[in-house]
Amino acid sequence: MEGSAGRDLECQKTMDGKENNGNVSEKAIPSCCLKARASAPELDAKCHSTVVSGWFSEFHSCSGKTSKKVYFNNPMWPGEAHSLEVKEILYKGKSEYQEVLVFESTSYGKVLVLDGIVQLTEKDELAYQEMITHLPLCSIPSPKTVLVVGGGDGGVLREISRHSSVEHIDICEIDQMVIDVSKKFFPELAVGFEDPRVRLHVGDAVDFLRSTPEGKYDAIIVDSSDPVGPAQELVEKPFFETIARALRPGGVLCNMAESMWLHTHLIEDMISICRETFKGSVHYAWASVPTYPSGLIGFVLCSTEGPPVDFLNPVNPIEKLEGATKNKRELKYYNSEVHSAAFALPTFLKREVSLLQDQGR
Ligand code: SPD
Repeated sequence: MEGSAGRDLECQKTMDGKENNGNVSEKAIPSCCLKARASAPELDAKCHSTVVSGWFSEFHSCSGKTSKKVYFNNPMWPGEAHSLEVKEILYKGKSEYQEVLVFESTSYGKVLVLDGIVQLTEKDELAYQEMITHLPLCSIPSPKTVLVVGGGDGGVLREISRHSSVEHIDICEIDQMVIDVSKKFFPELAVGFEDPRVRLHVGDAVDFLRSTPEGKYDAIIVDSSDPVGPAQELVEKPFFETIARALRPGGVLCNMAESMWLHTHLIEDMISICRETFKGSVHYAWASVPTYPSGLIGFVLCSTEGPPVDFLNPVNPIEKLEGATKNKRELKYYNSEVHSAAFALPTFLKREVSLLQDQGR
C-alpha cells in the first residue's frame, strides 16, 4: 500500500490485501491499551498500533469521541518506545485475541506485530528462535518429545527440526490468525510447520497442559508474547505447575523471560516461582535482539527433579549433531560458546538471582 505509511494507520487489510474495516470490533481494545485507558476514562477508545509519519512505534493511538488522538506508552516499558521506519503496510487484522499487523520495514525486513508489540523481524528473528530452542534441547541428551507453547509463527519449530533425535513435536498456539499470517508473510519461519513430526493444536495452552499425561515431554519451550493480554497466565504459578507436571524427571523448560533492564521484578518473580515449582535447576540466560525493547531478551531455564541438568555446559552440543548447523539454513547466532556465555549475568541481576537462591525461594 504505497504511501499509506505516511498517514496514521486506520485502514484494515485482509489477507488478500483488501480493505477490512468491517472485521474490526470497535469495542475490542488491546489489553495493554486498557491499562492506559484506565487513566483516560473520557476516551471512547478506538485503539490502533500506530504508524505516524512513516514510523511504527511500540505505543498505541486511541482516538476518542472528540476525535482527539492520544498516544499511550506500552505499560511494559513506560517512558520509551522503539520505532522502525515503515516502507509498506502489508496486513492488518483483528483476531479473537489480538490485533495483528505486518509491515515491510526499511532496515529489518518484514515485521510481525501483535497488539502493538514487535514479535519478530526478518533480520533478527534468528537470535531469539535459535536461543530459545537450542538452550534447552542441547542441555539434555537425545530429546525425543517436545512441546512448544505459543510459537505460532513456526520459527521455533524450524529450529527444533535440526534435532534428529526428536520424534514428536506438539505445538499449542491460541491464535490461528498468527499461524495464517506467518504462512503468508514469513515462509522462512512457517517452514517449521512442514516437519512431519509436528502436531498442531490450536487452543489454550493451560487447557492443553491440564489434559497432558504426566511426564510426557522431555522439553517444553514457551514462546509467548509479553504477559499482557492472551499471555498473562503464562507467568503465573499454576501455569508453571502444569508445565512441571507435563515434564519427565530431569525434563527441561525454556520460557521467554523479558528484559533484565526493564523487567527485573518480573524476572525475580518468575525465578522465585520456578525455584518453588521445579526441583532441579533454575537459571537465567539472555540474547541480543535489537528490535526487542532494550535490545535484548531473556529466558528462564528449569529442570525437574531427576537426572541433573547442567544448563551451562551443553551435554548435547549442536556442533556434534549430524547436519544440525546447516539443516535447510545455517545457524547464525547459536553455538556452544554462545550457549555457555548466555548464562553470564551482569552484577545487578546476578545479585538478585543469587539472593533468591540463598533464600531458597
Ligand atoms: N517483547 C516481545 C517479546 C516477544 C516474544 N515472542 C516472540 C515470538 C517469536 N517466535
